Amino acid sequence: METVDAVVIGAGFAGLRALYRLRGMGKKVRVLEASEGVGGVWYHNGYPGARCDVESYDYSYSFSPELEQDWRWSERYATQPEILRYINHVADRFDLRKDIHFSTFMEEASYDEKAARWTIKSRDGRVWSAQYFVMCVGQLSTTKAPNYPGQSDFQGEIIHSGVWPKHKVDFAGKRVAIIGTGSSGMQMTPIIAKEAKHLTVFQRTANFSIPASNAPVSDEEDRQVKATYRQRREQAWNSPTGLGFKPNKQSALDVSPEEREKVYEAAWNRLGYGFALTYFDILLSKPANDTAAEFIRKKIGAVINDPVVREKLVPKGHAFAARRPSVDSGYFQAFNRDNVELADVRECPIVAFTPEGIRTTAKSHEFDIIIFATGFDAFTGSLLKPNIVGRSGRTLREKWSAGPVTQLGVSVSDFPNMLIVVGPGSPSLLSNVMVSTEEQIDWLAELIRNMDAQHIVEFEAEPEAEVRWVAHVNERAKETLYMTADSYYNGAEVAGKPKVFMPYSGGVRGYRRILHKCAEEGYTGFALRTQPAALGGVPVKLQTVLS
Ligand code: N01
Repeated sequence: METVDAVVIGAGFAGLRALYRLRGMGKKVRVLEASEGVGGVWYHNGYPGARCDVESYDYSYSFSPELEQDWRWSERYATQPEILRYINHVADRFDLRKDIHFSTFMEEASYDEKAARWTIKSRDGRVWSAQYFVMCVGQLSTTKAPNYPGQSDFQGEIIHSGVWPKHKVDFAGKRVAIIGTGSSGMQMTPIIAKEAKHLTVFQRTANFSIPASNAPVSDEEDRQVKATYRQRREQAWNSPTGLGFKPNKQSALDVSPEEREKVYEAAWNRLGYGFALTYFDILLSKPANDTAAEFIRKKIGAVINDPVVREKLVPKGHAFAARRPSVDSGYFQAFNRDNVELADVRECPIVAFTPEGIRTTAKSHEFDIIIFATGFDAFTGSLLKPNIVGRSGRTLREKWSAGPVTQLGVSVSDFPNMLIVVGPGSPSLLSNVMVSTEEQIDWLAELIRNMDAQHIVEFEAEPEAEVRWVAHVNERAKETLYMTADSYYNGAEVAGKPKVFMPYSGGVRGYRRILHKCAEEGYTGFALRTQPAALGGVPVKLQTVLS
């Protein structure tokens, strides 16, 4: 058994940032990473067309001005290979690999109440003892796939977008199926369409999407961003979503239809995902949302030639952005190609897989490759996969059986000294997750620094504070349109998952204020003890010293 100060689970953007920050405080840290490389989702999601839908300059670390200045992004929205190069560069530049155990799946973690330490075990039998147990496991890292009758009889290749093989998948001359039309399915469709002999896209729900308007970054743009990078970061930190542009404070209903059309047109050609912020109430008011949804429907419809296909591809039945919209590069236009077919699985469900392909209620399709772009068990999937055992043998699975419960999204009562980064109860996937990741890790590091300074050995969310926070998360969600649609925001993506709204919709700036106030007031909602509770330790008042 190795004894360290902190064990961090996951070597994606969050895990590396946590390692860098905690190591900088003099902590002995180990990162356990199940795969063979750094990058988390960016390591695994190597499907054709995978790229970020947050602008590269904003989807990058802010902790090192030198790194910001040295790294040269080539495109407005970086591709997966470029993002992977970036994170590998970060790992090398800051010498992070020496503290990462790759190919190490954390299977179990249990809290020793008397020692106030976690015992963490990997699948291959190695053991670590750590005061802090930091979960940086990602929100979209546990894939989910359907299980159709006959699936194992299919003689071609089945691939999931979220665990894309490392070898090159050759689509030339192949008959390909994509099941799922979220961001992954939409990003890969136009690229595979160009290579494959025939492509069939199986759609269950037509999704909203905004054109990426991707472009190479010119030297002049690069120079401009880098000259004012601090201001751009400040703006992102103080914005509702962590994106580097100013949201509009106007209501969509306070302007004339002509004015709105002009604003939407400009946003359509420039903002990508930020289109949802064109007016502040697009996600708050159905009538405001209808104006945006109608504009998008018209735009999507205008690029699809076949009226039957158009009717199926134009999204209906849910408010724009109540489910995560995509940002695409030619998705809808791909259906104008002769080799691309749309299969509507609501109208004609998949009945079974066959050795040759897929049988729906309408017909049998023959395929060489079937791709599941069917998404993830979001937010809680990877947190609940290992067996995490807190006080009195209580598991996290038991504690969260009716949905995730946290104090401020970072901590759970009965699981002292465990920290969760960008998990449920925090802005997480409703924000530029890079901003949220850095914000939370810096806050958690400050908590640890203050604990060290005042000899606190155990911190724990107070149960009443958790109840208040979950109620607050729900109240904020009720102000929005998010609960009006089934989505992975509210657990509807997995059958049987509790239907609760998981991320915090109060915005990056609002959340940041709450975190800071909590710290300034001595970490309200947390019990801080100089002796473990199991040895009679009682909460003490912390005099926060802010650095
Ligand atoms: O997954 P999804 P994703 N039969 O859950 C369908 C991020 N991301 O991998 O909508 C038929 O969005 C399902 O149908 P329905 C981003 O946050 C970012 O595409 O449930 N279809 C849906 O169409 C994104 O939101 C980037 O009716 C089935 C699709 O599969 C998130 O990851 C790029 C089915 C799943 O869509 C997840 O995206 C890619 C079945 N049995 C991803 N089961 C960036 O650009 C599921 N579906 C940063």
